[in-house]
Amino acid sequence: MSATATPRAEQDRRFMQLALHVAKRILGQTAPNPAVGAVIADETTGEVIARGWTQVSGRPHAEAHALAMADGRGHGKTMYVTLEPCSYHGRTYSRVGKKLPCAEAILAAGLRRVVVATEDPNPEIAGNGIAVLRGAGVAVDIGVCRDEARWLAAGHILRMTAHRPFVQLKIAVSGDGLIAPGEGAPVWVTGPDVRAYAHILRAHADAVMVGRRTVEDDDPDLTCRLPGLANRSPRRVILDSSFRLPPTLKMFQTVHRVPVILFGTEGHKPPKYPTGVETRTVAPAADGRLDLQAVLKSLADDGVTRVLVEAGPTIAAAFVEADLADEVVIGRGTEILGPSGRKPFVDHGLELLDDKSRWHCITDRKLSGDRLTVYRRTNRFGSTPSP
Ligand code: AOF
Ligand code: ZN
Repeated sequence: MSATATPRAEQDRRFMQLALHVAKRILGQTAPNPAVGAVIADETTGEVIARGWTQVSGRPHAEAHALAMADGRGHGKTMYVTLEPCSYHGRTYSRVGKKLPCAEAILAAGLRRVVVATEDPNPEIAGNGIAVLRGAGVAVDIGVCRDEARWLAAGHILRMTAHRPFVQLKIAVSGDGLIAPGEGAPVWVTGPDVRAYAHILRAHADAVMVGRRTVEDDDPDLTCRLPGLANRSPRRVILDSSFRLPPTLKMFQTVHRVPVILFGTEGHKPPKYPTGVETRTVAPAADGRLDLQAVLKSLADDGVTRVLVEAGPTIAAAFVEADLADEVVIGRGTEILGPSGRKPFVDHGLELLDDKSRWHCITDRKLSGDRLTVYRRTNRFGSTPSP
């Protein structure tokens, strides 16, 4: 925060950081809705009265949850919310016992001021939630921690504006920045803490995606196996343009536990997979490969807002080339692979991410003996580093 920030601006920012924090914990659980956080506070005393967040599967909304937690103590107070409150009688109204849209619920609770991090691009809302509040005389300030809130709601924003989910690439590299060649089981180039972090990324996604070669090399499970988070495994998506993968692989055999969707190109017929494995075809792109935009649109149509791509070199290069990667998470070990390693983007190594016009680094830190580095696509939303 700049030294010239007023005490009120500083306080707004602190409460909004708290709202962002509570929302982050439920990433991966609210689709097709965004994970939103709301804090009700007393600006005079600095007391936090209630915290709320979007509930599992997207309802109740964060504001409704915070108001319920405040239990009448929000009157005359301020709400900090990471996304514009909704204003239309959508699912919330029609299915869940005539609940009010959030903007109206805020009015009914008598809040005096609402601080909103960013507008909701949902065309049914798009400024109307703010207009409803202001129209009733509530003071509304917009834009506190906007960049961070936009990255947090990236899946929702992109689904609304670009008909695709947010795409996060995860790549594990050796000390010399290379990928280990697989031999039927995953080859670990990073230690247990980076691997545990990768499982958290799975829990925070609505779908986890891999290409055919990763499945052939590693026969992975792709589930979240962290203690306490085992039920947070997102659906598994495999790109296999000509349906060459055999039905005996681990992922197909465990489809009863976590769903599997297999994407191929039109004209290819899948073999008989175990019941429950879903196959979909999309038209090929101009180069004959799977059209990634079409794959992402198909997932967005299902309500998927966040995809974690556990990318081998071919897929990583394809997403970056098509400008469909929003964030790249690199876990880097210490082992030197030398000539046996492969470049993480086929023809390019990690230097690809040094292009400042396209990528900026938001995190670069040690994690046990390894390194964790996160890049975001420049100009996609904003450039504020993570708190
Ligand atoms: C909020 N607070 O916590 C969330 C919001 O289908 P519905 O009725 O649940 O409404 C879904 C829309 O509401 C969703 O597309 C998005 O625009 C907004 N999400 N709004 O006020 C929340 N998750
Ligand atoms: Zn709402």
